[in-house]
Amino acid sequence: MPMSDAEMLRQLNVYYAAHPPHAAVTTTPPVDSFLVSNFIFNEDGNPLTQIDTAHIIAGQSIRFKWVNGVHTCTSGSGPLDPNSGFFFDMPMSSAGSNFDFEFDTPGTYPFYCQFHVSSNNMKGVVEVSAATPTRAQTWGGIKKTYR
Ligand SMILES: [Cu+2]
Repeated sequence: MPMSDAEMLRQLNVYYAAHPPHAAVTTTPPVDSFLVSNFIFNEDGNPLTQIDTAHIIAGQSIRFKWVNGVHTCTSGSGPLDPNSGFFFDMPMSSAGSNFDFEFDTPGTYPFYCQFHVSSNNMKGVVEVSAATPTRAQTWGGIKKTYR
């Protein structure tokens, strides 16, 4: 039987009393977002793609925006990941839960919801590529000169 929102909220509060929520301080405005709802981290607006991936470059930020339900945004591939919660671990149970996270190092950053990763495969991914080389910007400048 699925847990009620009230029961999840109770467990959420118990868990975060023992594991303080945390996310790094963000300095750049978000360039993309995941909408957190029953039972998906939706980045592409398509509810049929269960695991969405945001593509950003190092130094950019992602917003995690609560829509409904009781969830967590927990970095890591799942509960068995030894580094679970290393980058961020935040309760998502109201509009006040929204948070931004800046990804400064290129890499693949999976995250999941502690309540619904097993039952609903509630996961997401942030792919962070290296900052655009300066060369590309120079090329743009040259093109502009010849126009
Ligand atoms: Cu959830």
